[in-house]
Order: sequence, then C-alpha cells, then structure tokens
Amino acid sequence: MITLLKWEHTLKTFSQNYNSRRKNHNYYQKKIPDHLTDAIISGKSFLLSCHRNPDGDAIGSMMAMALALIAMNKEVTIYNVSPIPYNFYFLPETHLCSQSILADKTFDIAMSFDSPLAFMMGEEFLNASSNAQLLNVDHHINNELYGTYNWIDTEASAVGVMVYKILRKLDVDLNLDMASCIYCSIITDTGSFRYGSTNEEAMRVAGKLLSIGVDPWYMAKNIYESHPIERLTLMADTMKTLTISAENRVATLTINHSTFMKNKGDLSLIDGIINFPRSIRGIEIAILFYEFQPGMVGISIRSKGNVNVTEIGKLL
Ligand SMILES: [Mn+2]
Repeated sequence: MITLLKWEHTLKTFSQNYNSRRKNHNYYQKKIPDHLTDAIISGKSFLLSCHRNPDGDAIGSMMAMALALIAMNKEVTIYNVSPIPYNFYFLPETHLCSQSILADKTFDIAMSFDSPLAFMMGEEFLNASSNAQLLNVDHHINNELYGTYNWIDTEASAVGVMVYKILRKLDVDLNLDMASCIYCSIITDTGSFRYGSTNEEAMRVAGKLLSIGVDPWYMAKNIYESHPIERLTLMADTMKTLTISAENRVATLTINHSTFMKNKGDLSLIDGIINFPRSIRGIEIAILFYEFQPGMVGISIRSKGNVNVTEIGKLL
C-alpha cells in the first residue's frame, strides 16, 4: 500500500510541473468551444492518446476522432501506454494504436480523451506533445485542466458523445467505422444504458449511430462475450475472497499477485469484476484490491447509492 502511495505522489508531482507550462483556457460546458474546432481544422499533424489501461470510452472516443482526422487527410499518430484490451481490439483500425512515439517527432496538435489527469497518458506522450497545442476532451469533474484548451462536459454520458458532437461540427461524413467506435464509448460508460450516467443525449446519439448501420449485438458480443477462459478462472478464484462487512453494506474482493499471475496476469481481465460484489442485495459499496505487481496494489471502489466513493478513495 505504501508503495502505491509513493508511486502516485511521484506522478502527481510530475503532472503539476507539466501544468505550470500551460496557459489554460477552460471550458466546463455542453457546447463545443470554437477554439477547439478551429485548432483541429488548422492543425496538420496530430498525436492522439487516452488514459492508461484504457476502457471502452477512452478507446472508442480516441479511435473515432482518429478515423475522422484520417478522413480529413491529417497526419495522425495514435498512442497509448498500455496495449488495447482484447475485447476492444475488434474496433476498426485499432492496430494503428502504438505503444511508442517516434523519437524527435513533433506535432501541431495533441489530443487527450477521457483522461482527467495528465500523467494518465504517460511521460512519452507529455514529452512528445510539449510543443503542440494540447486539446483535453473529457467528462470527469476532477479534470486538472492540463490542456491548452480544455473542454470538459461533466454531463456527457461518455466522451464518445462529445466526439460525436465535434465530428458533427466539423461536418465529417460519419461512417460505420466511426459510428462503431462512438457506440462502444456510449455502451461501456453507461453500462449498456443502466448506470445513472445514462441520459437522453446518449440515447439520441446511440439511435443516430444505429441509423448509420451499427449492429448492437455484434458490438455487445465482441465487448462483453469474448473473454479468454482465464477471465472466468480469475473470477472463480476472486469470488472465494468475498468479505462482507459494515452491517452487510460493504463487499470486498482481493486478488493477490499469485492469483493474478496464475490467471494470465492481464489487467484487462479484472475490468468489471467489481460489479459482482456490488450486485448483492443491500450492498452499498464494493471494493476490489488487486496486486498487479508484487507489493503494488490497485483499488477499485464502486457504490450503489448515495455514497461518494471519491471521498473514500482520498482516505485510502
Ligand atoms: Mn469516460
């Protein structure tokens, strides 16, 4: 646990230094700032990234934007610290996403998606984008506004919805590939239209995407029903650690390092496991501890009610 805190402190300090180099123009709003689309139109070379260990919203929004920029004849580099998780690799052109950036390559525009903190894109991205205009597109309330232009719409169900609006404003001819990526964003961040983040705008945009030809079952099958067998063996081992406390209101699961490694040692296999303890009747908070490296423990916290899990996260 102590190792984890030290690690987070180092990264936090790094991103604070990075922030001080920026002149921020901040937009907490639903409407796309003109500066953002003007920058996209005038830029020629682009570097796109999203947070490490990306989820469906991060990848979907980044890839939809990348496909649109390619269609606009821009030069595009797509980067992530982590590999694309197995259940998102089916999305169009994900093979273009690289885990390294060409040394000495410079960019007019860098864009980040779904990433409240700068360090989540990694040092390589921050160095490569240091002379570029950085466009920060996100919906997290705790976004640290590290971009040259920051567009934060906290009411957006998914960053994919925000990218949809950018593409509409840019008059991009939205094709099936782009629509599939945006649909992936929306269904993963709304828990397939179940979470409180689901709203009318998300439903409306999803409807438009279906009219372009998105096949909901094809998408769901690839995202939710394409697990390697180790996902189930990891879940079986993890469920044995279930602990219920605080008068049956808190459920905890633990994945120690040997269990993690025995079941393929792949972080993307952990995604979603926390929803099972949360699904127990009466449980208000679910906590998952996962030791992904010896002595390095990640923590996921989910609530099912009015508990503010961000505050608990700060205590830990
Ligand atoms: Mn998101």
